[in-house]
Amino acid sequence: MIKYKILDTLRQREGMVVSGGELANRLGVSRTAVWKQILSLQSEGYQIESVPNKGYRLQKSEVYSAYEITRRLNTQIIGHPVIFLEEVDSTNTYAKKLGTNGGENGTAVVAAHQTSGKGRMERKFESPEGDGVYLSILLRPKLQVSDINSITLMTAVVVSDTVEELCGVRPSIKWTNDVYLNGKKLCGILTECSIEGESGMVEYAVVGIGTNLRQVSGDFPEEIRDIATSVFQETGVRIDRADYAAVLLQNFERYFYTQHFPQNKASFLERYRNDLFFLGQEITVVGLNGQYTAVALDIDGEGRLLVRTEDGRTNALNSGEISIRMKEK
Ligand code: BT5
Repeated sequence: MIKYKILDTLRQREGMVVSGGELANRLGVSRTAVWKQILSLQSEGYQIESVPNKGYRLQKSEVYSAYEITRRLNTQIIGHPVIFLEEVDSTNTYAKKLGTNGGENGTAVVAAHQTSGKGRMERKFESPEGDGVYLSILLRPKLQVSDINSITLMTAVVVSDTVEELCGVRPSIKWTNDVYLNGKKLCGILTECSIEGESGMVEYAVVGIGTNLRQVSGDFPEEIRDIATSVFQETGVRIDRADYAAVLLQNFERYFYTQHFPQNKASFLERYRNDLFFLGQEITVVGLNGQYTAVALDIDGEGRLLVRTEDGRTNALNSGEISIRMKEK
């Protein structure tokens, strides 16, 4: 697209003036056509200054869009395509509709803002504009439904790798689907799927990942202020959202395709285990039929959490049925 060729040229000489005539000659279009494309780029958020009688100058601009994510991507499947929405109810809901309507394997749905971001069991995931990355990946894998839980575990490792790569600090994982920094929640993962009735095979899966990148405490609603945090709040590093989305998609592809999920289960579970932050500690297991105290021992080869109850039994917990609370000290 001519527009992005103009942008590339300006970017190569960021902060310098490039004449309209040069841009027009390079691309074989009129100066008026260049000017129209510049207006369009400005409306996308690029800070391009028009310098009278000289040309155009691009200043450093942080634009969050399908183009900005895609141009950073070096993947074969994941993120092809990226669908970018300024606002949506939930990227998972949107991706599930794509799943039902023939959407492509690997499609990433990214939103700047979700009005009804979802957590597990109808819980809400706060998704304010400007500070977080909310994205869902549509997959059409040849998997049994029993493998779905492992995709969530794998994704937690993907998130940890991504945060570490971009800010140098490795987060911890709270079994099963939460990523934490300094004891507060940074990211939640929600995997949903549609099952083919007869075979029990997955028809499609949607992996939703919501990460707080740059919020400060006052940006979170009162109810979660004490439990939620962001990369910026904990490390002082301000990550560009397009950088984060692209690295996340890239790391997802590495674990899911390059390393062949689910055959690589043992290796990512090893990383997952190393990142878990409450092994050996006393926790409260909250289930549908009440709650009990136990010690978290380990996770098994299926990613189930093994706990020892007060009467000495070992229970293997599946994610769907329970949640975990750290014991108050
Ligand atoms: C999750 O559920 O944490 C899964 C969140 C998945 C969100 C992504 S965003 C893209 C995609 N589209 C969606 O609609 N969803 C996915 P759960 O483990 O059930 O945790 C929910 C709980 O986390 C809430 O009850 C709050 O206590 C807390 N919470 C809500 N918003 C939060 C936030 N922004 N940061 C940290 N904690 C939050």
